[in-house]
Amino acid sequence: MASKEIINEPLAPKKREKRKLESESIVPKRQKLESEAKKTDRRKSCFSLCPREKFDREFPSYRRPKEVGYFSLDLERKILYDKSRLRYYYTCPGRGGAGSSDDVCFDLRLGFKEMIQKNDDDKEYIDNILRWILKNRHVFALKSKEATISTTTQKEKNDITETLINDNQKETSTNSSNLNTDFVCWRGCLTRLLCSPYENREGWLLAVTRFNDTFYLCEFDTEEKKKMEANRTDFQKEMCYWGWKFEQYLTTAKQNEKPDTSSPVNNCEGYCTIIRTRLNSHSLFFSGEVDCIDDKGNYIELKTSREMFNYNQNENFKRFKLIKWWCQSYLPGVPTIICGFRDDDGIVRRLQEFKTIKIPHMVKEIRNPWSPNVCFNFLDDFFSFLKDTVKVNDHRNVYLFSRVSKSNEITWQNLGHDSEYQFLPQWYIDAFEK
Ligand code: 0WD
Ligand code: CA
Repeated sequence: MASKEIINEPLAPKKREKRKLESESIVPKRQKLESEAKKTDRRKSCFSLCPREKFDREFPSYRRPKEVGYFSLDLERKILYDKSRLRYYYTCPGRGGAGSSDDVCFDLRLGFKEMIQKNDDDKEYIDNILRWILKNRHVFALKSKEATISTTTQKEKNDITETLINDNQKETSTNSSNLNTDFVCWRGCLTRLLCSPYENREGWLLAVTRFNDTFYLCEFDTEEKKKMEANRTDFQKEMCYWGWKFEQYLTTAKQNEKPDTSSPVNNCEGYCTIIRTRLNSHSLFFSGEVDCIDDKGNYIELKTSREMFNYNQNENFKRFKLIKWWCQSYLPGVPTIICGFRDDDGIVRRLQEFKTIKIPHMVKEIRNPWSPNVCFNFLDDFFSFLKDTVKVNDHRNVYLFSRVSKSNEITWQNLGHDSEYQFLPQWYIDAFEK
């Protein structure tokens, strides 16, 4: 079925006028190109998530994620090319070294009214990742020898990417405008995709632009999500706060300090890691927010969840929460997740440590468990589908991929130039055209 017709809602986000590049003189040529592109596009089918068994193959090759950088965000959400907002995990002396404990008492409701809230109307797109790329172009250069190899086996490809140069090899790099990378996005976007074979309650919208043969991915809120956000009750807002407050009880700004739980909580500051890796033939470059680091230098992801009292609650936790947690932390190679189990009054009384690599084994106890193989093979196939579908190599062109809730089809349309989903900023493009 032609996918163009399936998307029946315009789902338009706020206009981003400053991103637009209206140049009247090229309009007729542009329209011709677009109509050609659409003709070609209509021949392509949509991507089906069913049957799930088609993704149930051996786990694909996913190269050990390599951290190639980091950045921080300050209270004004300004990017800083440092680790200043990286926080340290605090182990209370009484709790010993492990993350699990039955005798904590964190009141997550404290300070809700004082919270310094990030302005969610300021959409950040993938701008901070792009800023980091421009500052660190050398990370993407291949040594000239490797750049010339064209036909390779999977093993060789992995080895080649491994030789992408690092800081102390800068001088041997080629200064090409090509990033030698297939996909650039937020980690959250990859988590969303990985969970898609098992999650049909929430739809998603993904804008894709191919520029210099790199595919840039940016998620947009669906109309459904916007409605839900707008209708959130005060209590739902407070429950979101609980997650931020929990982080304050367990982390410190400096090592060997005690947590400061009396200052206002904010969700503006943050620390993000930058990761390079490869999924089969697809090279990936993504960034993800990291909650804190332990005294051995390992990242830790912090979560809260409602305390469970019966088998059904435990099964739901494994089926719906652990899949997200595993995907999110496995992608960048974060080894540990620490969960604070809370009651309905926002009191955490129990901490439990989860080792990311053990999660898939833990969930095998439930009937019809989710499978990491399905998640990763789906992502691998979907990336191949993107490469086959997104043919127009142009920074102004956006393809919109959409998964409507409860549907098992991923549909798409080529929006052409200057759509409201255009997300690559001009300053980024200009930097490559110099
Ligand atoms: O504007 C956009 N299009 C997006 C911006 C889309 C996705 C993310 N972002 C920004 C976030 O504001 C944040 O700075 O990217 C950063 C996080 O990226 P990510 O690591 O790829 O996001 P994800 O893995 O979905 O979430 C990691 C953490 C969350 O922790 P939990 O434990 O809830 O998974 O990032 C935070 C949150 O702490 N986070 C956000 N915080 C405020 N507003 C948001 C958000 N919209 N999204 C994630
Ligand atoms: Ca977290």
